[in-house]
Amino acid sequence: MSKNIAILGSTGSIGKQTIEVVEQNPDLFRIVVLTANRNFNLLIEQAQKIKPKYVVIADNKHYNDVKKALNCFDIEVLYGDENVANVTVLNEVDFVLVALVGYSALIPTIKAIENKKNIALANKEALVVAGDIITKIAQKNNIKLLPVDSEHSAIFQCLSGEDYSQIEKIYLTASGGPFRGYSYNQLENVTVKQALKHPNWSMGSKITIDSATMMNKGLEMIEAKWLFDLKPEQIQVIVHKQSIIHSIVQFIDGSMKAQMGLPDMKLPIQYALAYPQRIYSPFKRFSFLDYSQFDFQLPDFEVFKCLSLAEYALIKGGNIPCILNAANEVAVDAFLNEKIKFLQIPQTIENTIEKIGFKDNLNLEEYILTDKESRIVASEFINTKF
Ligand code: MN3
Repeated sequence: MSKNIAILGSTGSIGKQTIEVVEQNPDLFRIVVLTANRNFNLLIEQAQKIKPKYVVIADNKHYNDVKKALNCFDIEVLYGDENVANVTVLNEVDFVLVALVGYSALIPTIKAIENKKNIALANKEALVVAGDIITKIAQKNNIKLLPVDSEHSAIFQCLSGEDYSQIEKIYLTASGGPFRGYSYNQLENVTVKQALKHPNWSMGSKITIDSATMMNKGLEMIEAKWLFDLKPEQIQVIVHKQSIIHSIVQFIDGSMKAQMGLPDMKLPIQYALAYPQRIYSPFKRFSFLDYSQFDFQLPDFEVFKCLSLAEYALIKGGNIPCILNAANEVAVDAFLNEKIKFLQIPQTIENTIEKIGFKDNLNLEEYILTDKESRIVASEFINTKF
């Protein structure tokens, strides 16, 4: 029996690697849905090769191009964000891999869980924004959220056969990004090109900038809180520049379990797709001879302000993580377009959080409104202050 998979975000880094994993295991997995935001050329190429039942291009400008290119295939072509969410509920789909970028994953994720689809989450922002709602719906529908993020996959693997209530704390490992060891002043004039050069992982541009600011690790702290039902004080970030230990769980008896491997996202992708099985992979193996030592250090929350802002959001909860995420998406976009400087990313986020203020117990509509409002406030700040 093969799993019928919908890949939301098939043209991104995770989407492409998911297709590779599926191609290596044609007896186990079948792709029935592909969706892309804007990259219609790659979407067409993927669809012609894979021949899924459905293809969605979110940006309707490119609908006609996709439709025309796939005319002679038995593929239904759809467009729009709404259909990215709608395809998750199709009867032909039994597994949804969410590899959408940022906030856009929220509604499709909720819709998939409400329709009792098994789900692998490569996106962390949905949990950051509305983790309380997502985990509640998942519990109600008896759906396990399978993490694809390498650190959370590591923790999930370490927790196999364990009781979550016996976790003392977790250590989320961080590579430290391209600016590891920099002082605050040294970050002042770093360029987009420098920020996009990640030492260990090759990823999309949004997450690569998040790694450079260390917001990525901040978002991952919030993601971990929801996935593993942890208190803020149980989550610690540790910089490990080799990115071989992907994270560590420490139990109440002091015993620690770590998951290790070469940094390759295909591994956590495959683990989630095949779960609860482990299947063979031909990926390169770790060699002890290539690594004579592992390094560990504490991250600098004063230099990497995004990390302290995310920690504040983690502790405070309510609408703060949602504001943090929206302002960060706006600021990262502005930085990528060279409208603001690197250190203005945390300044924008801090200002947006201050301006909007704390609110608790939000429902989904209120989260959606908070996201919208935060984007407006962050954009205004950028346009008027910098
Ligand atoms: Mn990660």
